[in-house]
Amino acid sequence: MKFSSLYEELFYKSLRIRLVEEKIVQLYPSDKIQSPVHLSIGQEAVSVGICHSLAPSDLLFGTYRSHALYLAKGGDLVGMFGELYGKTLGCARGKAGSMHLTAPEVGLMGSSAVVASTTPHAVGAALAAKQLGKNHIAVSVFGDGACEEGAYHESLNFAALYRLPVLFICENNGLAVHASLASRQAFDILRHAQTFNIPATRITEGYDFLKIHEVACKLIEQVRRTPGPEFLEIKTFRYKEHVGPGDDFHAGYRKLSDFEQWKSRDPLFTDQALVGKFTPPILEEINQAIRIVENSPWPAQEELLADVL
Ligand SMILES: Cc1ncc(C[n+]2csc(CCOP(=O)(O)OP(=O)(O)O)c2C)c(N)n1
Ligand SMILES: [Mg+2]
Repeated sequence: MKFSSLYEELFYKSLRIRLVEEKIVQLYPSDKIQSPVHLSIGQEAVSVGICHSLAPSDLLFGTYRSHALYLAKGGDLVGMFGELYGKTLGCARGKAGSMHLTAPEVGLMGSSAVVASTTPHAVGAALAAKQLGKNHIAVSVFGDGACEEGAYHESLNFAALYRLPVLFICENNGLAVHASLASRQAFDILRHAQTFNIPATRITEGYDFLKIHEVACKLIEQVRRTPGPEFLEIKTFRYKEHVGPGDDFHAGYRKLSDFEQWKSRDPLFTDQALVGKFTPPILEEINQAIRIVENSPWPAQEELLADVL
């Protein structure tokens, strides 16, 4: 695919993620997908802006809400659908499911259902890179809920103390399940990071992939050169329910008007000309991946414990 500008390229990558997840929404009631799904619809620009700024050798660690991160870092689409279906050609041979996507061949080293559990892994990878004199950096992407976990505080402290090449990215959608940030946190995420002497930047326009890319490029360059940690908080908006394919504005814990306002600034809604141009080739790719997965075998029974014990 040829693009006439960086805007077009990042738009395409964001739309591809959204259409993959909208396909998951369509498929979900059929029970073909064997895994709970935490959708990133509304939050795609965060993963796209960051991953487009990283070198292929940079190591990335995510959460259970990592379809977008996996695809933006270059994870294979068949490997992702295969994993959701529980098939052998899944990226973890169908054993891990949606919440534990990995693509080590392109630097996505892990994602996990346990909140904040991959942040210490990123710090460990950064320590190894520093000790081995490597030029790659580690990136930890986590939600606002992770900032309440002990492992998160330990990770920031350790990375700051040992001046490790790690970029912490808080994908702040203002929610942990149904609980708002204001009802959970007595501190400000950005100022809290700064108390560890970690330089911290905030982006409030989490739908703006160009802005996220521009800021991420600067911070990544800084981490690579110094080295030492940097912190980036990006405000974003989750369109779907916490887990599953549905909408949940009827549940009463957030306002439909906030969603409408966010949507009015989301390029994947506002730029319908590009949506029209890019949707057909993306849908062709998605449908082809699903055909391959649906015609592929289930794991054999003997495989049950392979790579587990
Ligand atoms: C250690 C731990 N505690 C609690 C949970 C239950 N839990 C699952 S998702 C979630 C909310 C996390 O919110 P956030 O980190 O903001 O991520 P988001 O879902 O908004 O992307 C919680 C508390 C868990 N999975 N792991
Ligand atoms: Mg959150």
